[in-house]
Amino acid sequence: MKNTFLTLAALAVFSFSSCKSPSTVKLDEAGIIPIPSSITSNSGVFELESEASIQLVGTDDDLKRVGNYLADKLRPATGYELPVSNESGNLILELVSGEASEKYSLEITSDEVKITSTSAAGLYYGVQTLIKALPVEIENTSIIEMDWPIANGKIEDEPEFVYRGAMLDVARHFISVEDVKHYIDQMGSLKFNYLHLHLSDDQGWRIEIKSWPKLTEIGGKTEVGGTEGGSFSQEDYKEIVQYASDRFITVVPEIDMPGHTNAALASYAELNPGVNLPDGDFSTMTEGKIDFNILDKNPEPAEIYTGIEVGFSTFATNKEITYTFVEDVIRELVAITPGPYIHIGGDESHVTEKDDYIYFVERVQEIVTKYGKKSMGWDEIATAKLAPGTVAQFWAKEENAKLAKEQGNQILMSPAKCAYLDMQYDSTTRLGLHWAAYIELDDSYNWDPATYADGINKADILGVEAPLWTETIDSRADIEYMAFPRLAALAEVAWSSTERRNWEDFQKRIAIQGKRWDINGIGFYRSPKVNW
Ligand code: TNX
Repeated sequence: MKNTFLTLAALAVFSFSSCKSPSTVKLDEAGIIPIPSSITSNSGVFELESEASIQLVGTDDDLKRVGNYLADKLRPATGYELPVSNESGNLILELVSGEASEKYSLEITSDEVKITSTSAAGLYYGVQTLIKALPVEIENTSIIEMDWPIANGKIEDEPEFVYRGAMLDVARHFISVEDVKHYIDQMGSLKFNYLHLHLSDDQGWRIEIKSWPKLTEIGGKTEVGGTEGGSFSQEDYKEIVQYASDRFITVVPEIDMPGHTNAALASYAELNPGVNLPDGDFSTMTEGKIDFNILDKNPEPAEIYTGIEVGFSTFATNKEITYTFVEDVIRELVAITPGPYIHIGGDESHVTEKDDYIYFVERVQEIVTKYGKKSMGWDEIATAKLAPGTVAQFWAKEENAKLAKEQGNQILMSPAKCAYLDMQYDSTTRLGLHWAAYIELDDSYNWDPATYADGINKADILGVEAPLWTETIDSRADIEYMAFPRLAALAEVAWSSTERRNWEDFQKRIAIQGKRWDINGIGFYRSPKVNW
């Protein structure tokens, strides 16, 4: 009898909860990542129905693009027409006057949904929040017959940092345009706004430079492990830049130098260190008059490298040809890079003499400045004199970050122990490295950029970036397994204030995000820290 009663009670609870309409999910329980600055939940819902339409208030091509983006995102799962116009609609995107900022507000009432911002970027972020306020089934690419309620309430939101980045190392293993775009889609949905492409390293040169064609012909041929590499043509690169820009993401191209340059050194012998020649034409000299072993004008090219050691290569920092080369590369890159930054690398140049390193970094910054851009570099560059506006990317050494700060330069926070997506989750992770740390999901979430490094405060920090190095990663599946869910944790570190962040709350929200990734076909790591 007692058992029967319990069974009936359990059934009642079960059927009650399974019938529980999604409309009872309040706005602040919808699972929005990154967590907005404020969420007010109100009773009632807005029902997205077949006659819904999108109204744009304002005239701006970017506004139209955001409206179409929202329609494209909602159409497949709902099957609704969702016309976009300036005339009327119950999903309203309004560009308001004022200084352009990424701030937006989103208000949901039973009658309408309204997003306002002073910029199209802000509206785009509002749209991303709106999508996450809908049932997770909205992620489907074919029609799902169901109701589409959005809980009433109001969200006010703005980012903590102006630079919210993710880096892809396309040098160790080449990553195709298609896979880069797929990553950009995910970045956009998490409100990242910078994509840093690590375009060259010892194992590969991945961007076409028309004035130095062998870089890709020779330096781009292979990758770690000796498999076939690849490279982006300048047209490919422009396509990535445009795709990113359509999602309000700016590309930061990196040419890592003077170390991490073996692929370039294998492509062009003259870039290799050799004895410096005095100016003059030696072509008419005959052997006997001159010792060609000392005057090593044309050293041998380096061997192609497919291992994963670091710190063994260097450009010849004392040869003019090196600076001709660097200037050609930077000029060609600048011509296809609308963003403000060129990343000049500068890490782990273990075989470059200290003085030579400093001379090189200072000269390369001058070249970047000459072409109207700002330099970014790994924290070691702060041992040189930094140009105004140069950004030091902190990954390892706090003293370098301090050197940058003392020079009045800003710091981009990528501490390897928290922000590196190539670090293993634990000792059983089949991919990745662990030289810096094992990084579980809570480790990537529970840190504060503004207090992480001694003496480096909020005002010194430009933003946060999550790098994905690819020594052990060579497919979309590998990328997804290492990046997700940690990329979402780091998105929240970059976008949301420390006061708003809370691990227990994030655990619940990331479980909901996991359902979205499942629908998207993203093979994320099912961290044991989360009840998926
Ligand atoms: C260190 S982080 C490097 C990279 C490696 C990475 C592997 C940095 C500036 N240099 O060259 O790929 O570790 O985790």
